[in-house]
Amino acid sequence: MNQPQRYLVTAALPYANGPLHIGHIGGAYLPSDIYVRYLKANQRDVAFICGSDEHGAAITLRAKKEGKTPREIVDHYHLMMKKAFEDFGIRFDIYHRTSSPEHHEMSREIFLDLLKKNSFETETSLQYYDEEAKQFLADRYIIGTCPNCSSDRAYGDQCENCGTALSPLELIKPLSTLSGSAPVLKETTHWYLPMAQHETCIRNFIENGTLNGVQHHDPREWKAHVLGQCMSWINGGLQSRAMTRDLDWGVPVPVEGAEGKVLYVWLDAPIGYITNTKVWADKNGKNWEDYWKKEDTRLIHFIGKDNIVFHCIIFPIILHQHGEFILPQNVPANEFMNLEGDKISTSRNWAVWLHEYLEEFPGRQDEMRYVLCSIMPEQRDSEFTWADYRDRVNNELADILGNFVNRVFVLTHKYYNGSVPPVNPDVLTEADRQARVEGISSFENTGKKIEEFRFREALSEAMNLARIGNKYLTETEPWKLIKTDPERTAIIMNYCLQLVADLSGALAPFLPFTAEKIRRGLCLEDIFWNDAIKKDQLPEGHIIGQLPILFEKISDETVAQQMAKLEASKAVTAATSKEVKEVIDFEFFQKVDIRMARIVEAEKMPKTKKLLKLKVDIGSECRTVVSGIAEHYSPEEIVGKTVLFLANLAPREIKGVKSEGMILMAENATGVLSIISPEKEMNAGDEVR
Ligand code: B3M
Ligand code: ZN
Repeated sequence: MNQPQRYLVTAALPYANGPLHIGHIGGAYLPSDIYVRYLKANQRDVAFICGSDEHGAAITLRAKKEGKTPREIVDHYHLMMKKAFEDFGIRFDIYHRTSSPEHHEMSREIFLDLLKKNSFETETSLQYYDEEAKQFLADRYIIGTCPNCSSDRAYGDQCENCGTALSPLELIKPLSTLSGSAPVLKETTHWYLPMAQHETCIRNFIENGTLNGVQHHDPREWKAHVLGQCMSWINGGLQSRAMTRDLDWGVPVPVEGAEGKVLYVWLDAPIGYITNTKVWADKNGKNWEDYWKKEDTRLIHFIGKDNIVFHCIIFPIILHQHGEFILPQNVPANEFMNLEGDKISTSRNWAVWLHEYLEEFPGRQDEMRYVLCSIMPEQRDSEFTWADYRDRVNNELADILGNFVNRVFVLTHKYYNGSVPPVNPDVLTEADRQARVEGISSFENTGKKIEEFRFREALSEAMNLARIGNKYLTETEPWKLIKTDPERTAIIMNYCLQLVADLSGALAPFLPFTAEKIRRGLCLEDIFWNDAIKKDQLPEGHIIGQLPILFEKISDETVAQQMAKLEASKAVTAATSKEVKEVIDFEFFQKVDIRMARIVEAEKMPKTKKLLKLKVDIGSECRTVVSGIAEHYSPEEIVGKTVLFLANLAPREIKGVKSEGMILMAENATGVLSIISPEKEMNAGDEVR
């Protein structure tokens, strides 16, 4: 294949329903950013496209949970993600959004075009409808009993207990999460993509890399797990998929009589790549069609593995049906990154959130970029731990990279007043030549590996420049040689300076902030990748400046703090998922006398920290009770409050006082107690049932 004229690089559009975490970054955004920075350092024409995915049930569900409108949700998270990306140094050419008018227009146009080409089939089927909420229910809005494992919390699309993919019709005893009522089946019409019709075409595309009988890409360049997942979909038989939904949030279906229907979010979201390219091109004097419609453009989608089928099968079918668009050259999807032995989960708050990292570790983007790239889940799932983060920062960034660069700056200032010393070719030794040759070869390999989407190896090649430099310094010991052999010392220091300059180039895609600090320190302008490889970047006599501290070590205390933070979120999750106690029958419950009571007197129990002695009016009489709430309420603030009271608890003696009954309190995961008061005016003695 010829060298492409331009690149179109996309990173999955994240749902605007929650903040970004390190799993997102290591999965799609860091690799794409490294790739694009490398391409740009090579003067290639690149458009790097991303934006928020703002439609679909993922958004409406979140809105419902937070008691907000979908618009409020996407506005909030769009800005939050955009800022976090920028602050972390993920440099998209555009970060737009799918709720924008431009996107609605682009989606409408493409849908209508496909409609004209008869790419869809309409089909009427029975779907669940909530008569109270007066709307059809998206799969995620229906819960019921799983036919596979009998969990009673299975969703209409999947049971999260056993992992089985479900359709809403398979659920036993389905319930609407909107109203809690049992939904009814009602007829509805949708537009389907008859995927089976495209099976041969898509099979050739994936298996052989051919399109319309012509070689399009080399499938051996695709990752094995990506091909594997695609082939298992294709071999499993491609099913028609509805491209529209009954929902009131999304791109309205632009057809008469389709009121209340929107485009399926997985139809409109990838079209977002096209919209966003157009918005970027219009603003920058470019033609978006060059990027989407010319065969000499290379389209690369960076995604996580849960998005493979959409990017390798469904969207390519859409693009191909449309007819004018190019198809992806590669989809280097990553697998998942776990965290401290567990799956990263937004709902369980088991994550390292990017915006929190940026706040808690200011100026330390490159430390996280380095660690995430080192453990990127390229071929299989991987795991982030804070101890590993500390070790990599301390032993690799500080001890190898920081140490080498710093030593070279210090020695250059000490021996040569910051001026790059000369190289006398007549006294070069084999060790000098070897250090130089190995350095250049690692620099070249860094680029090769990036082009092969092997980012872990690429980073390790770049770091080799520092390893080579450290070894060279240790073996030649210029601090001893300076007295006996100034000519060789000059060579060693010159070569080390060239290594530092090359390091700043090779590391720039991965650690852009650090690379910039080194280049500034060297007083070097940016130069292009290949030019840097071809020549010595620092001419003799060039004066270097000062180097700021590159990396500070991560303390054990920092690791402990982060672990404590994760543990705390586990405690909260434990509370929210607390198992219900064993079942009791109604007769049993009726024996329990819970009623409203008013606290009329309160005093601290002498010689105790936790206990208050209370007098409470329970309607029929006054009772004395001892309550363990002194650390949460003072006697003054509690007098006069109406509370829940368990009246027929057997009396107990506590610290010599007979306690007759119990005030009922709520307690959260961290042990905070709260009185439970009635929402309306109630009288002492009113029954609770
Ligand atoms: N928003 C899914 C995700 O965040 C989806 C990606 C869209 S890419 C067009 O996993
Ligand atoms: Zn199940």
